[in-house]
Amino acid sequence: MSGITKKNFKFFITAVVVLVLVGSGWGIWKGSFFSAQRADASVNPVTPNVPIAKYEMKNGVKVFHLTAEQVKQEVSKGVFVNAWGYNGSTPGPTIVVNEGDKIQVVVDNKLPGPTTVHWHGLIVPNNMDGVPGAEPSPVIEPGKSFTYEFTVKQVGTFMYHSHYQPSKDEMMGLDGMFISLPKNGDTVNGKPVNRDYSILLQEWQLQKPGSANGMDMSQFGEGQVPVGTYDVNPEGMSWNTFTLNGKQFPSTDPMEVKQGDKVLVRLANLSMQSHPMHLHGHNFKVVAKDGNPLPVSAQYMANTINIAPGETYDIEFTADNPGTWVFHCHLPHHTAGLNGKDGGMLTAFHYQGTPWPPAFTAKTNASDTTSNMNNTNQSSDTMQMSGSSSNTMNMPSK
Ligand SMILES: [Cu+2]
Repeated sequence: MSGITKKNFKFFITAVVVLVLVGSGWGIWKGSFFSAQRADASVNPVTPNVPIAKYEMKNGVKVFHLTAEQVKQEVSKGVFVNAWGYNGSTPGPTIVVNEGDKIQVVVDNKLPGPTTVHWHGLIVPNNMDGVPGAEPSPVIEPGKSFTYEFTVKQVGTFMYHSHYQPSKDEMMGLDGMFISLPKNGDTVNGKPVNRDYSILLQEWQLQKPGSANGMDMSQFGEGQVPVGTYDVNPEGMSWNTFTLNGKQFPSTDPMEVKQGDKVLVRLANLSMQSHPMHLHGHNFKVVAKDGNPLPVSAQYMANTINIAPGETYDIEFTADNPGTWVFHCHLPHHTAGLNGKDGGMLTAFHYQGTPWPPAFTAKTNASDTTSNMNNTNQSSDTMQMSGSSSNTMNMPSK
């Protein structure tokens, strides 16, 4: 008491008032800053280069349609593959549902042989599992149709693929992604994400038409298949073409992010080999495996994750390093392209408002159409950058 003069006390009060005012101003600014950055619970999952499957509601059931058929997939500019797929593309459209949904998937078989659909990782009734012979579930003969029906009780990243003669059907391209979102929106560890991207890894042995049967030796080095139209040798073990969502770089659509975004990436592998996917410029957190959220204590940081055949992983990172950053398989031959350029399993995250590197401006200048552009299931924003609704093909500004 004795040490505080009247003048000192006045100064002390003034200082407190100033601190309170500055503090609350900071709080308001900070609050608005964080609300501007707040994740959006209604974010829509995006599978770059692949449409999201449409559905109709019938008596409380979400009804999807998949047509298994021969497709002509353009894996990179001018390189066409006579593959098998669903609704005009391989992978087929990504099926997105909410936890608890009752769904039907009507599968029409327009392939030359029988097929089925297996719901990889999903717990479904035995007769809906798509494994004829070894399980009590039916074959879908050519020209016939079957309706799969089940309730999705799980949340996470799954896949679908034929389980009839898998060595042929899967390697011909009969696969796709299946995403089940939590009831309360798209979240990781209970917190909303801003972006939800999914990537399906595939590999192919392409051969000149008519030469596919019984010939295992690849006619081309890895990533060295020139412009043309090719058959797939599904039994071959000399893979020469490596795709993310059915595309080789630079035909892989880059994934748009904004600084501060929480970015969820779902990775799935239906090829014959493991692929160590490596992210530049960021570390990510591994948050789920095979559609099972990892407990927080088991989540871990990494910049490379090896994805074995049949596995799915969910990884999450914060977009805190503006620029364009590649994300690719780290087996060097799997990112090889013609003339020593990048190709294969390589894509990129691009921050809004940052310059586009030359590979992307070249992609935009050359129109890169795919045969599935005519597909009725194709979403209207196919040619747009992933996750973007405004900056379509005019995106790179030189
Ligand atoms: Cu690889």
